[in-house]
Amino acid sequence: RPRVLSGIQPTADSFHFGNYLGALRQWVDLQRDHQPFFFIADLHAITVEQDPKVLRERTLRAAAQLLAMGIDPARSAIFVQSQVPEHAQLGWVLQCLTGFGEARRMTQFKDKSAKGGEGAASVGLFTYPVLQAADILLYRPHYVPVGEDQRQHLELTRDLAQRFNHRYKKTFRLPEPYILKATAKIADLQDPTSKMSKSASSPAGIVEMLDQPSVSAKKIRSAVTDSEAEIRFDPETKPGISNLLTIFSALSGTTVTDLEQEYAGQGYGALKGDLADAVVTFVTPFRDRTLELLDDQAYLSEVLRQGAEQAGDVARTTLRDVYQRVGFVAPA
Ligand code: AQP
Repeated sequence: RPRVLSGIQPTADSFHFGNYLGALRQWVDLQRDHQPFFFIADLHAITVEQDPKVLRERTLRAAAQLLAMGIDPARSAIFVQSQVPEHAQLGWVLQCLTGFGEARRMTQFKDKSAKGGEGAASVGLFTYPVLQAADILLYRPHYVPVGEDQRQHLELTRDLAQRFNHRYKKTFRLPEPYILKATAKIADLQDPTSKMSKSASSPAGIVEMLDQPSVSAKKIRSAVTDSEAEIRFDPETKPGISNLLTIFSALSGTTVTDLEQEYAGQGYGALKGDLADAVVTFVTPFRDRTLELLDDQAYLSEVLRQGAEQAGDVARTTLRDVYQRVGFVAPA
């Protein structure tokens, strides 16, 4: 079975619809006929300052949410990044292969450091895509399911893999991004030309998976659309309604074209009302299950321990190859 790997940062109390529809749903689907490694990226989280107590809580919340949405520990290794030290170890080796200018071209650093200025950003934030390359390459995966915003980092990962393979010996598989076009960029409900994002979206622009369902419904009903009344999928000129159609289609399994036909002649209110109901139906059991799992921290810790053990076995083998090829003396 082809291997897949992906990660998510524990930097919010809840995942949002962008994370879920852009990436996490694919994680659940890929479990069926792939060999998955899914991790909670706490090393990435500290590229910006975190409150230690909150970070710990959010890491467990992330694990509970992944299980609640259908990640099955019997099929997938689910683990916390910091519990597998090989991520940081390979990260260092890859940093030494990365050009400064190459790292500088990563647009996410530019975006994320823009607010406080480059000088205030951590070196970790700057080198984060290189650690991400290590996260991926350690497992020699075939596919990496992510949202569109990660495409550039995947390209860097492939470049670094190729460079290492060429300089030393073929060690890494060149992974392919697995990006579902339809849901690759879920937009902010209030600013539909931007992506839904936990750091940039306003509270009304982002639907959190663990929000009270009534709150999520209200956000959908208040989403920004346009001054026409025609329900038509056209992201260029009608980004708001197109985003709602995308979300509705993903949740209901009905194609966007069928939705357009079904709602032809009806106002935006009808579509928003039905989507709000669909969102409530979807998030209510998810939320209940997550809260239930959070009450059983012993179970969560055990799942994560087993996941780290499985991941560690693979990561150790890859790192051993890397250290040997780079010229490090193996311990006696
Ligand atoms: N709006 C989105 N549409 C589609 N996919 C998205 N992803 C994030 N936002 C969208 C995908 O979610 C996965 C988890 O990414 P992450 O842990 O790096 O989370 P993130 O990128 O930090 O999430 P945000 O909200 O986008 O955070 P900020 O605001 O900090 O940038 C990834 O696969 C990502 O592509």
